[in-house]
Amino acid sequence: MTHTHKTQVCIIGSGPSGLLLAQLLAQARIDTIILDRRDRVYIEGRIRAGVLEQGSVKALEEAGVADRLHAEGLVHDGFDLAFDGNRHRIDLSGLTGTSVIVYGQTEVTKDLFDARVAQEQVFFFNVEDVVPTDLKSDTPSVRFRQNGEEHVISCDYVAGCDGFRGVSRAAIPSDVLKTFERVYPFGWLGVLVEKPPVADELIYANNSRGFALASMRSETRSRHYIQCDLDDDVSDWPDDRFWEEFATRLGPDTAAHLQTGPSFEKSIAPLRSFVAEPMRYGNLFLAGDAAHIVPPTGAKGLNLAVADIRMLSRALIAHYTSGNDDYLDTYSETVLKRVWKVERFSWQLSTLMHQFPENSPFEKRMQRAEFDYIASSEAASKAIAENYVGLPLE
Ligand code: FAS
Ligand code: PHB
Repeated sequence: MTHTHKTQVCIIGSGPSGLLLAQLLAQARIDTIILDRRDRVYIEGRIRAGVLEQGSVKALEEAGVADRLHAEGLVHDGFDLAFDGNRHRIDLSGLTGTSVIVYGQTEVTKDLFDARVAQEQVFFFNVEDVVPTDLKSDTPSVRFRQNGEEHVISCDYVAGCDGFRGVSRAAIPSDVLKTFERVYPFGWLGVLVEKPPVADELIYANNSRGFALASMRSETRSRHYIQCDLDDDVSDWPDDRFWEEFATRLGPDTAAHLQTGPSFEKSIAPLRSFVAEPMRYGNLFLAGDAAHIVPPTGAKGLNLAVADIRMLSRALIAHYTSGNDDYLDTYSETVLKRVWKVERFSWQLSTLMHQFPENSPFEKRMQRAEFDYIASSEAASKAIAENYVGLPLE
């Protein structure tokens, strides 16, 4: 027996993209069903992004889930770039008139989950064998299994919000889909520690031994990263080794303010730049990591996902409330223009701030020259600042 369901928009994936889309559509009384192969506890436990652009804050305000963000988030008016111990502050508010808010993706996800549960909206967790079908027809559907039972959801549209390893992108025929990728020859080892941050603002450091990032989740909880080898395992990095390497890469003046302690989360993430085109196929729309990946250097992954959802929700709301399909028809072209500009910034900052094994002495000098140029030019610093606070939606 197959269980049948009907909704207007079927959302595959219950990460920030899927949850925010569901919430923005719910505000416009558009019905959705969300599927996820995991459950809420697992999804909330994933430690990921930490910095929100103003555009993301605006979207969360429109979704009615920004109260805790404003109560607990930390407003940051700048951040430091450091090169072999020399620090240069990028004055975000002075150069752009705006700032960013430090508020973990985990918290954003919790706020969005709470809102959907409060509205008693439909979730299917721990699903298997999700298959979007009839995407070129006016009656697409999504088949899946849950607890051994078959289900099918008929809908008007399918939102592929299922991340880099989801099934939505794979539903686009290979003769239609084009992908572009750059895999970086290193990863990021990240730790969470219940200790105050090194400084009031984030510090991105390029040291001859590798990249380091001093970030935070609150005034008592820090999130730190170091560039590591792709074949490293967290077991290669006991806390003592991590702290020693992290302090070395920050330099003695900055490390003098470092408070070390036992990490309670430690993980390694690979770095890649990736874009899939188009982001629409029939009545399937891709958003977030399902369509693109950026190296976390520019703090853009979550923010790019939110920007996609702001444009996809606008398009779906225009369709259902006024029968206007212009935004749906231009979604892929419009959103990809911004995706590629954000990919560029994330690639540029990653290229500047990391030690690349293949870099010649000339390329290493180019990195230092780029840093010295940024540190001495308001125009160059402003270019970094305007990308970091978030480019206009279109
Ligand atoms: P997500 O991957 O968050 O969510 C996709 C959801 O789809 C998941 O819940 C998954 O279970 C579900 N799913 C997958 N396949 C499915 C299927 N077949 N059926 C049903 N459900 C399925 N960004 C930053 O800005 N800063 C950072 O520091 C940062 N660090 C990161 C570290 C790591 C290890 C990773 C992986 C990403 C990091 N990111 C960072 C990027 C990250 O924040 C993403 O941009 C963000 O999670 C994107 O959200 P979604 O598009 O919702 O995708
Ligand atoms: C984080 O705090 O997790 C973080 C902040 C900025 C980045 C990447 C990660 O660029």
